[in-house]
Amino acid sequence: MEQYLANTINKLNTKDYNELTLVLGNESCDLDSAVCAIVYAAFLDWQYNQIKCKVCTRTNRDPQFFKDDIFVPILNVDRQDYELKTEVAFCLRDNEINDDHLVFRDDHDLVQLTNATKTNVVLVDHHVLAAKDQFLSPYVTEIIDHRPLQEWSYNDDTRSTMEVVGSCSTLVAQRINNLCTLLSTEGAFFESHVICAKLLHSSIILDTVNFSKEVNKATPHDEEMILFLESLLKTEDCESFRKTQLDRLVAARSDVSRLSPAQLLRKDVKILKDVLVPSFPILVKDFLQRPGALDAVTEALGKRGCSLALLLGMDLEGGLRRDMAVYCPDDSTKGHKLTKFLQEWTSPSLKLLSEATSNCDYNQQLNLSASRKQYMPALNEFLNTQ
Ligand SMILES: [Mn+2]
Repeated sequence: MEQYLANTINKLNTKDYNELTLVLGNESCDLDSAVCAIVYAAFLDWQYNQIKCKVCTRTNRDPQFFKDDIFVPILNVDRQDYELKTEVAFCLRDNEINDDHLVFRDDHDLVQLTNATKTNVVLVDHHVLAAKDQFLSPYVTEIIDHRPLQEWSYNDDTRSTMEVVGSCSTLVAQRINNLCTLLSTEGAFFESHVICAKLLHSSIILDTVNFSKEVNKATPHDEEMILFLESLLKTEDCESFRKTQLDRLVAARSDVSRLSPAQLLRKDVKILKDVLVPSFPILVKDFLQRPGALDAVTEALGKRGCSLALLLGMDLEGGLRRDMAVYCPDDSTKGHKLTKFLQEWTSPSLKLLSEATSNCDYNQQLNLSASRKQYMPALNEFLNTQ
């Protein structure tokens, strides 16, 4: 796996290839998207090499005349934001996939790449291109997605694997199995790429929240594929293995210890007019204690053209706790007004308990079920009445 990734990135960087296939996940770059892109690209590369050996001729064996096709997984996030996808970074590192061997959204100019040579694009975990990706439309040759079908119009011969299941990784595992059967090489890819089986397994477990009945996202097809992957991985105690995997991934998703204040402010943020509303998987109190936290807020406000920050925090360790703070560096009166407005808000009451802190208005939030979803209407009302 490492060798495939290292080779591919090397060929891509030195432009030493014939045709190019990009495998692109969706913009959220969640674990499912990242895993589907990496695993399916690795498979296409493996499949290409299986077939190539059967048809090679003397000229094709001579590297002077013959360049290989390459299959490149693209993580659909800028390199500087990779750390924000904490469970993705955790899972890939856990499987010894080196950051340097990954290709991120902004590593290459995709317009230039697609213009330079014959290019195919495979969309995984989404099938409608984002506005900024519309230029890729003529190159799409295959889509694999688990979302309900939206209208799409790519080339007529675009292959599609679409089915509403819990995880796109289920469909990628199925598609690989089907193609292996065509090549009469059942199981061969996964046997030589155990990491791929592990990655797909992790992704299905996280997406279905370990087949949780309450979450109700898993389908019989997810179940069938997870059993297949576990048979490959020779898992003995499947039940405890699944639970451990889920616990590790969920913990990684909220582990922001590696993130700087600036990264925390980008991780999960919404903007309403000129108000920046980041939500943290830690308490705002703990965020504010990090060196340079408020400076980072001021900088983020400037960059996003905002004047006011509404910081929301939560912490699950030792029972759920929530808190919030309002910060308006250039006009603290406006900040106080918003704070007061939120303290008096009644639908629902946020039960804010003000605590003295320097520089910003800090409150504990005793209504533990109110998240950003409940703050947004209040904020909207505040902005409309200003
Ligand atoms: Mn997905």
